[in-house]
Amino acid sequence: MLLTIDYQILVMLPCVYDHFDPEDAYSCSNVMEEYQKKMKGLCGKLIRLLLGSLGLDQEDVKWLNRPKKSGRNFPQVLQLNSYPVCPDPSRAMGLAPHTDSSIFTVLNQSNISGLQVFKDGIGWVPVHPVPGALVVNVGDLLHILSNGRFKTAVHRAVVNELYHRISIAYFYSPPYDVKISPPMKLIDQDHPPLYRPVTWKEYLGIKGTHFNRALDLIRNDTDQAPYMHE
Ligand SMILES: O=C(O)CCC(=O)C(=O)O
Repeated sequence: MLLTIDYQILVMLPCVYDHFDPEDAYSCSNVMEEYQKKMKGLCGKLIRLLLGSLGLDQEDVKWLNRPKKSGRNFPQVLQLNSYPVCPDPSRAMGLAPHTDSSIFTVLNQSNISGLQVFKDGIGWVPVHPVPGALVVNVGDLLHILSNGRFKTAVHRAVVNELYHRISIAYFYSPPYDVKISPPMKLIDQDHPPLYRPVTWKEYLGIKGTHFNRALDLIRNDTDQAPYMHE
């Protein structure tokens, strides 16, 4: 089922609610709207903390100061994932390995394990839920913006044979039309920009076609990259 309510997208994969009453959609919509508002506030704080940890502030990332009323330019995506019980988890994948295209994603993974993150040299590591805690996954655009200081998280979701699992992902993203690139403070002779500037809109197109190769495709040849760019 796919419902689109303003800029919020609810995706239930697959829909296991065979007795779903359309009337429920209204109360569901209100809850989603409220959740989305809270997430927006949280992400506004988080991005400032993350930038602060890199020695940056909102003057270095101009789009953060854009007036809120720019509406559609500030896309918000809320995704609901549903993973039914699976009789043989070894033969099924909940969500295939991927990185998020967002700046970062705030994930509420309910109380059932299923999220796994890929660690170089180790392999897939479970991220067990901590009651009351949210998971923040670094996305591709933060990887680009931070010039690789924050690494995009390769992750996947697995299913299990006992419990139906639900997760809620809020993708925090920049306005569609803003070129994302590392601020000048993060660039010098020793740290040239690793990626060419890209808008989220453009990046989504590249990701749609090339999926997990998207970041590599916009990577600068660092031997030749000029270290100053607009
Ligand atoms: O369900 C999960 O734990 C992961 C969800 C996820 O990776 C996504 O929605 O992109």
